[in-house]
Amino acid sequence: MKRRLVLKRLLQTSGGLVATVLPGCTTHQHLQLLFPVEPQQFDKPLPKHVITPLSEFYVQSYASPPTVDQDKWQLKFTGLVDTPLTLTFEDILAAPQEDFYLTMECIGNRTGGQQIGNALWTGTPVLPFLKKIGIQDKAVEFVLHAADSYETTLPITDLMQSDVRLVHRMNGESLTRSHGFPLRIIIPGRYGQKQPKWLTEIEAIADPKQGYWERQGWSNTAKIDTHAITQQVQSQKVWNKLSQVNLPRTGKKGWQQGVIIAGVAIDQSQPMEWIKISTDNGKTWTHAEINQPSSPHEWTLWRYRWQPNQPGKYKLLAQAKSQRKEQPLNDKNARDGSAGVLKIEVTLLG
Ligand SMILES: Nc1nc2c(c(=O)[nH]1)N[C@H]1C(S)=C(S)[C@@H](COP(=O)(O)O)O[C@H]1N2
Ligand SMILES: [Mo]
Repeated sequence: MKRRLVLKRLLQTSGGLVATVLPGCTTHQHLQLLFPVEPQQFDKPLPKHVITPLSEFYVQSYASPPTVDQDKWQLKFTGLVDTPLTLTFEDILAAPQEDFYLTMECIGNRTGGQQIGNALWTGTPVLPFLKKIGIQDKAVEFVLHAADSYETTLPITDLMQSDVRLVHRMNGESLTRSHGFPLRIIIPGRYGQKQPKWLTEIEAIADPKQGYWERQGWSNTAKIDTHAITQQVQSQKVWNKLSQVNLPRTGKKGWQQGVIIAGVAIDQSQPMEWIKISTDNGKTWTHAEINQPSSPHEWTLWRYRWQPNQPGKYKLLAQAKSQRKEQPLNDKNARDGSAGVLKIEVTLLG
């Protein structure tokens, strides 16, 4: 209750999604590390997938989550279509099912913020249904409507892709109420605002329209920009607002035996070419080790073992290059996405 009031107030004063609008219920201790810190573990290859447990997966909803009865739920295809169609949840389950890894991030996520997560989703492609109903030539966009009255729009061709899916499972479980039970749509390559939860209607329209967040100035294309995010320095998660990390010299997590820096990187459509790390505020750079995710829509994992030899203050930066674009170092966290470069201040204690 209280959190919603705070959230509402923040939304009112800022007029949109802001970095300070965070779930607030997750704390450092509950968050899993991407990688173990023990040096023995570091010789093992990078994992192919790290998924975010449901207990840690961010929730971003503009209102309180609606309660939807799966047995009564329907998905309607309406507007400029030749044959309107209504699907039940049984119809969804009767269609071919696909599992896929995909990273979801909020466009308002501050670099280093926790409004990003990777999950294994299950659902059925929407394309066969769209082909079946026949989209009329006059139609330019689809409006995606949801049970909480949220709406967002996409050009016709962007929805008519084979990897756009009607999704009902997340990490092998039915969607939770807060993540959109019983069904949401996922459009790969876009920030979270283009992935309506509690989906109820897909409407073809003749004139372009903007959705809820888009009307408030957030990008209408909402394509994920190339960016790297440092998530872990030694055994510490870098969620903290000031991005400051203090490390002792000795002990299991001490800096003397090496410091593990690890994170993720993502782009709207292309694989990563490299991730570079600087520990001296951008003067010199070294390549981090990266993994090969299942698709460009799943985050690329990277890690780097830094061997400092002096105590003091250091500034850590991570930069990504996808096959599409090099992340600019001066990028800001703006209303077209969270591609800013995070500077982490690391203090190595003497
Ligand atoms: N119906 C509905 N869908 C929605 C939203 C919403 O408020 N209502 N928020 C969107 C935003 S801004 C984001 S970032 C993602 C977050 O998905 P999650 O809460 O499952 O992490 O859902 C999107 N889908
Ligand atoms: Mo979002």
